Amino acid sequence: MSVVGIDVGFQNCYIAVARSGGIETIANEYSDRCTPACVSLASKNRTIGNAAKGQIITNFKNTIHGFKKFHGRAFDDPYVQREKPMLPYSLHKLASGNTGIKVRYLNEDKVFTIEQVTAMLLTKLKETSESALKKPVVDCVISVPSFFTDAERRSVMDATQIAGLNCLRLINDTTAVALAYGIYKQDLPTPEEKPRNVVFVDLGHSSFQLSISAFNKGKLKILATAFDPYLGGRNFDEVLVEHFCEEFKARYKLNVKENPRALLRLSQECEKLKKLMSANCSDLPINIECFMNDIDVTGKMNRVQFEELCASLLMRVEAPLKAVMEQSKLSRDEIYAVEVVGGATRIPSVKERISKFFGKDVSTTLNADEAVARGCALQCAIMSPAFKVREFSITDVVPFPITLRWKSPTEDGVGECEVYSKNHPAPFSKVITFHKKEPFDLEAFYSLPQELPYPDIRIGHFSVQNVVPQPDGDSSKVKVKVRVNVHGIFSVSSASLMEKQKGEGEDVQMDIEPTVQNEGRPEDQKSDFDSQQMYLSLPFSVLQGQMIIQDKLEKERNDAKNAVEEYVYDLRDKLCSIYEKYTTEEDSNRLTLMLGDTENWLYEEGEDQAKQVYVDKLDDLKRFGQPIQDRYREHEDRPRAFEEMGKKI
Ligand code: ATP
Ligand code: K
Ligand code: MG
Repeated sequence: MSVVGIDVGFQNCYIAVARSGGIETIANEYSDRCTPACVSLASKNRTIGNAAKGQIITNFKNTIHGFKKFHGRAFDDPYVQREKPMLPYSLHKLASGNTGIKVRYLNEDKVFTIEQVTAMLLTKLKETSESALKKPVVDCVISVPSFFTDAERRSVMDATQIAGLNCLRLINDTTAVALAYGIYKQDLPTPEEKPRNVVFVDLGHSSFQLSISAFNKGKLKILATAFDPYLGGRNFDEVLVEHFCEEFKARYKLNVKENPRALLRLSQECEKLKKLMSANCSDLPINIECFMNDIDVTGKMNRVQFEELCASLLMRVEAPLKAVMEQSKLSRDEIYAVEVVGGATRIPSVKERISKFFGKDVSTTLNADEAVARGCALQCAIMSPAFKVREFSITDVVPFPITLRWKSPTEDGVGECEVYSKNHPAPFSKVITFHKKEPFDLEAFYSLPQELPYPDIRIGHFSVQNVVPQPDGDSSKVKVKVRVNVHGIFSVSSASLMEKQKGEGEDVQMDIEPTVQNEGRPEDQKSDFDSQQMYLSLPFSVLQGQMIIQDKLEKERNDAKNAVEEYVYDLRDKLCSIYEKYTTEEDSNRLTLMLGDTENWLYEEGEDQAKQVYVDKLDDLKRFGQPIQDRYREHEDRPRAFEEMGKKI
């Protein structure tokens, strides 16, 4: 059984695994512990992670990044509509109303659901962990932002299933961080003592999250969470991009916004500049060669200017800090520490604002990039019977209040009640008792729309069937069990009809099945594709398998091509050095000519051939090259053989 934790960030993904030595974050095939959340589709294959990031500019229409918050979002959602014009790739409205992504893949237009795109990324992360652990990986824990709603969480769970993962828990980012902080602490207060309250702050690329956790020995309890789902490092990049777009327009008469490639390059350079400014106060340059219309552009910026430009973003840091403190009802001197993680907390003025608010220095005892993944792996280790870790209990919270509304065809109209208040402990089950004579419908929804990151308040629609009156005609007691599960997903998990016993005594419980209709979330993903888009009848897992094979074939083809190229260079080199003595001048000239032809061929019609063509080409060359190599070897080996013989004698 695998013990793996995955932080799927808006920009950066990290994997931590449990091995005998403890929890460690692992590197991918590029020796990079960070895998970019990026998927690039091309005419022959897909690339994912680091290789895909390298395609952001060259294959901008088909390289998907910044997609995490499209999970569970309707295409018409204001967030999606706001993002759409800024994306280099196209979005597509799916039949379900959800957001899909349209790309050109294998020379055809294809639409992928967000679950499929995330599944591709997760499959890559799964493979990376498999090659580190040298065994199959199935069980894992994955992080999501604490403000992810039901629809978003269900969508991420769907993606994990497509990727062949068994997600034991979707854990909130800041809760994972709290676990990574607390589990190794030896000096936590005993359960009878006053808990130690720690604030965890995570400013990532796309969002700002924080929570307050109360620690006692062996447990943590999240008291409150707060967030700005739309404040992250990317907003700081955008401010710089905006600034230089204007500057370059004035100075060079360039309209950067009309050129997606230039805009992407500028955005990457601005991100680098932003990071440099975290460590430097002086003027820093931005130089981009051949930016647009063959013009080289330059500019500069320093931290003070940057902070002025970002003033309105920096102002937004405080509101969630206030909100989380108010909800927790703690005073500032009851806060033991403020731990910050997430790449964008490295911006000095962000840290300053946080420490000013709490009246204490912020702590950076956790690894800002890897703490979430480590917490996920720890949670996975706790849940996995295969691994022994210290007992540690985690109580999380419900981020938004949930209300249940009920309706029956003829009886007494509609009723509703709030089943989970804000910051209600989770996971948590509740039993609700109804008095009914007939089947009825339940509708769960988020009751405070103004708190949600998007307008869709629906959670689910459930019907409780097979409800009948008591034999004496009275209403029956119906007990319905609702639950916010370990992933933070709401469900109506069971319903039972209580039958009154004749005379006195306990009611008898009869289980009746509630049927679940998931409105706005068709189970049948196939309906999301129209007829030209093929793969109609294939479930995505099969498709994903095909894509993996396709990627592998493409890699083999490229390797075969590279082998020809390498052979050409290698042989040419040797013909005029070490092989010189072992061939006639005539043969050598003929072969050199052949190598030159092959090299030209590789750049022309040989540029894009099937694998076998390259294999044959290499064989052709080897027919002439091999005898020379053999003669050389033989000669080289002879003295050595004599030496060996000498030793034996
Ligand atoms: P999210 O948590 O929103 O899903 P993420 O987990 O991918 O996103 P992180 O990896 O925590 O995000 O942080 C990435 C952000 O941090 C980027 O905006 C990056 O530019 C920024 N960042 C990283 N290092 C620095 C630095 N030294 N100074 C300023 N910003 C930085
Ligand atoms: K991350
Ligand atoms: Mg993050």
